[in-house]
Amino acid sequence: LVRVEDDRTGMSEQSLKRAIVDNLHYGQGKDNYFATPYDYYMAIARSMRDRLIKRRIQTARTHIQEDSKVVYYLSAEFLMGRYTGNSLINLGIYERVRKVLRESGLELDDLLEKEHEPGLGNGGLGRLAACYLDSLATLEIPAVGYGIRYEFGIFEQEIRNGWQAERPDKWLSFGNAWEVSLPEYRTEVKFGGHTESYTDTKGRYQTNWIPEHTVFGIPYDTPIPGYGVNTVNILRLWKAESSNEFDLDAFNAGDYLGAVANKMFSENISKVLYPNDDTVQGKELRLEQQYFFVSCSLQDIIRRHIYHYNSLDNLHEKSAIQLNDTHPSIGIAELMRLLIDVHQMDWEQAWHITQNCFAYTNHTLLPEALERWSVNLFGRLLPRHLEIIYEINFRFLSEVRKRYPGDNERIARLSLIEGEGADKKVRMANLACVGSRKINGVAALHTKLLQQDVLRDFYELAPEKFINKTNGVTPRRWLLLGNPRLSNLITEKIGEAWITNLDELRKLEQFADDPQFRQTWREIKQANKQDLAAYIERKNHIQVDTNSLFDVQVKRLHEYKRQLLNVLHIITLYNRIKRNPNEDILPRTFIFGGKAAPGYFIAKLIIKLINSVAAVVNDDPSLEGRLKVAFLSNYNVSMSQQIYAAAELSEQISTAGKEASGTGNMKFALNGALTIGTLDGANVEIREEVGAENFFLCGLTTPEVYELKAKGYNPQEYYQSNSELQEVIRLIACGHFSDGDSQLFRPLLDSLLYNDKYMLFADYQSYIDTQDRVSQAYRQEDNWTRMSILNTARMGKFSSDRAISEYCKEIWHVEPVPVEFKE
Ligand code: 26Y
Repeated sequence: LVRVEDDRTGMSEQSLKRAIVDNLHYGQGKDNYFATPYDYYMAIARSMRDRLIKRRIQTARTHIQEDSKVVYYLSAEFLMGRYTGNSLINLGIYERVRKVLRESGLELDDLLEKEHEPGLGNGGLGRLAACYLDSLATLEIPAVGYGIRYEFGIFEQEIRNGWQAERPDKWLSFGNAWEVSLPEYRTEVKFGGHTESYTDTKGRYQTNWIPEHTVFGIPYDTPIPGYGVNTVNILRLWKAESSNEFDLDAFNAGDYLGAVANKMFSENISKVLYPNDDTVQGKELRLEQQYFFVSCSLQDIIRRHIYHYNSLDNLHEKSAIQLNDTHPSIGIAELMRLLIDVHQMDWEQAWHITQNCFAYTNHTLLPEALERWSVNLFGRLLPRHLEIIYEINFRFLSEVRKRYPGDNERIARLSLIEGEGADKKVRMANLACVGSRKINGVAALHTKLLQQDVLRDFYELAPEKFINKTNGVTPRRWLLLGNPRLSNLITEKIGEAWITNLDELRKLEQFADDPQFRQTWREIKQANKQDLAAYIERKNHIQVDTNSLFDVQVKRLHEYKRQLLNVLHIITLYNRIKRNPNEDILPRTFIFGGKAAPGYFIAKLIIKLINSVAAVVNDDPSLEGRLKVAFLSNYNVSMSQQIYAAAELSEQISTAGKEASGTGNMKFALNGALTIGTLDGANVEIREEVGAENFFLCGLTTPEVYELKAKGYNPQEYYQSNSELQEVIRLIACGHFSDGDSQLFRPLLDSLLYNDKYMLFADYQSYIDTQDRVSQAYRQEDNWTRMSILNTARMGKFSSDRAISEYCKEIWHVEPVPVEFKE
C-alpha cells in the first residue's frame, strides 16, 4: 500500500522511485523524454530534501520541547562540498537509490556530479566548519551554522599557458535545490550615521544609533542531517537585500539613480567571498560583510530566545556562540549593543551574559593574518560599536592596571586599540579574547604557541580560558562517501561501527600482516589510482603510470606551505636521471592542486613554475615516463574526495610553527596514504598516533626554526655547501623551464637566495634524504601496505566527532538531544 505522504518521506524502493519521478515532473517540469541529467539530479536532490525537511521540523520541535541549549557556529565561511551524495549517505539510502535509478538505466554517481559545489569558503577554516556541522548533527546536538550566502563563492581556477586565471563562480545560476528561503524572518541591519544620548523615562542614560542606511538580511536554510539519526540541524545563510526597493525619499526628490545606487550598496554586501586567506587588507566591504551576518544572526538568536523564554536573563544558559576565528568577533560588541540599547539591560549584566555566550577559535599563527581595522573606518561604519569597544577596553584595562601597576608596555599590548593618532587600529583578536569564556587553538602545538607567543599576554592574564581542541574531519564524507571501495572492505572486516566511532578502525591492525588482506588493500588503492589517472588524462591530457608512486600535495598555495620545496625535489630527481640515465629512480607521479589568492603574485608564480616543470618533464623521452607532474586545475572539495582515495604519499611540509593544524593531512592518512611531513600543526599528533616508524619525518623543529632565526638565518650557507641544490637552482635560473627566459622565475629564486623567510634551503637536504627513504620503502611493497593499513587503523583520534564531543563537554556544556521520528 502506498500513501501520498510516502512520496515525501517514504524510504522503500517504490516510494523513492515515485518521489524522484514526482519531483522530476512537478519540480523540474519534465518527463523522462525531456529530462536532462541535470533535471534528474535536481529531482534526486529535492527528494532527499523532502525527507530531511520532515526530520528538520521534528528536530526543531524536540529542541523547543526540551528547552535545549543550542550551539551557534558563526563563520564567514562554510565549504560544504556537494550536498546530495552526503545526504544519501547520512540517510542511509545511497545504495538503495543507486539500485532504483539503475533499473531505469540511470547512473547515480554520474548524476551527482551535476551538482555545482557550494564553494563558500577558502580552505581549511571553511571546510572545518562544514565537518563540524556534520558531527554536531550526528551527535544529536542542537546547533545552527550562521554565515553568508555569497552569490559568488571561491573563484573558479583555470590554467592558461601555465598561469592561474580566475573566473567567477556562478554557483546559483541553475538554481539551488537545497536551500529554503524564509523572507518572513528577514532582519534589518544598520550602517553608518551617528549616535545620540538621552535620558529615558526611568532616568537611565541611553544611547540611540541613527544610521545612515539600513539593509535587510534574508535567511536561506539548508538542512544538515546527522548520520544514522533523526536529527537534522540547519545552516542559515544570509543574503543582503535593499531595505527599500526604491529609497522613497530619494525617489520623491527625483533622485532616481541615487535610489538605485543605494540598492546596489545593499546587495553588494553578500555578493562575493573574499578569496584571501593569508594577508588581511582592511577592505570596508569585508567589515560590512562581517557585521551584516553577525548582526542578522544575533538578532535571530535573540528573537527566538525571547519568543521561547520571554526574557534574555538566561541567554547564556541556553546559547553557546562559537567564533570561527576573529571574522565574526564584532559579535561581542553587537551583542552588548543589542542587550543594552535595544533590550535596556545594564552594562554589568549584559557583559556577564556576553562573556558567557562566546568562545573563540584561533586558526593562525601568521601575524599578517590577524585582523585589525582602522579606527577611522570602524567609527564611520559602526559608530556605536566603536563606543562600546572603547568602554569594554576602558573597563578591561582598569583591571589590568590593578594587576600589573605601571607595566605600561603590557597594557599597550593588551589594549583593544593599537597605535596612536590617525592610524589607530581595533585589534579583533584582543576583542575576541576579552569577550570570550574560552579560547582555543586547533592542534596541541598551535595552542602551545598561542600561549607562548601570539596571545601570551592574554594567557598570563587568564590561563584558565585557554584550551586545545585538535581539529578533526568527518569520516562520513572523507571515507564513506569519498572512498566507497575502502569503506566496503573495512565494513566487511570490522562491521560498520567505525562510521560513528572512528576508534573502531583499530580493529584493522589485526589484518596488517594478513597477506590476503594486504593484497585486497593494494588492489583498492590501485583501482582508485586508475580512476584518478583517467581523470588526469581527460583533464590534463597527461598519461600517468598507475604503478608509479602517487605523490600528492593539494592545498591553498602559500609560501609557508612550501609547494616550492616539493618542486625542488622533482628537479633534483630530474637532474639525477639526466646525470645518469640508468640511475635506479622510483617512478613517481607528482600531483598538485590548489588556488592562489588572486593578488598573491609569488603564489601564482609557483603555479607557473609547477606547470613549466611539468611541461619539460612530462615530454622528455629520456626519462622513460619515470617522472610525471600534473597540476589539477580548480581544486575543490569534490575533486579532493577522489584525490585522497588515490593518494599514496601525502605532502605536509610547512615550515615548523606555521601551519596551525592542517586537516588535509588527516584525510590523506585516513585513506591510507603515508605522510612525509614536518613537525608542524597536527602532523605532530598524527605521527604520535600512527607511530614514528609509519611516518616520514623531515625538517627542522619549531624550536630549531626559532633558534636559527634568532642567530641570523643565512640561506647562502646552505646553498654554497650543497651541490645538488645549486644544480637545481641554476637549472631554473638559466631558463631551462621557461624557454630560455632567465628572468621569469627570478622573483622566486631571489627570495630563496637572499631571504628565504620559510627556510626551504635549511630543510632541503633533510627533505631530499627523507624522500629517498620513501622511495626505498615503496619498493618494499608488503611493508608499505602494512604501514598504509596501520595509518588508516590509527586515525580514530582525528574524527570530527571526537573534536566536537570535546567542544560540547569542555566549551559549550551541551548534551545530545535525541529526536524521535514520527510518520
Ligand atoms: C581575514 C582573512 C584574510 C582570512 C580569511 C580566511 C584569514 C584567514 C582565513 C582562513 C584561514 C584558514 O583556513 N586557516 C586554516 O584553518 C584550518 C582549520 O583550523 C587549519 O587546519 C589550517 O592550519 C589553517 O591554516
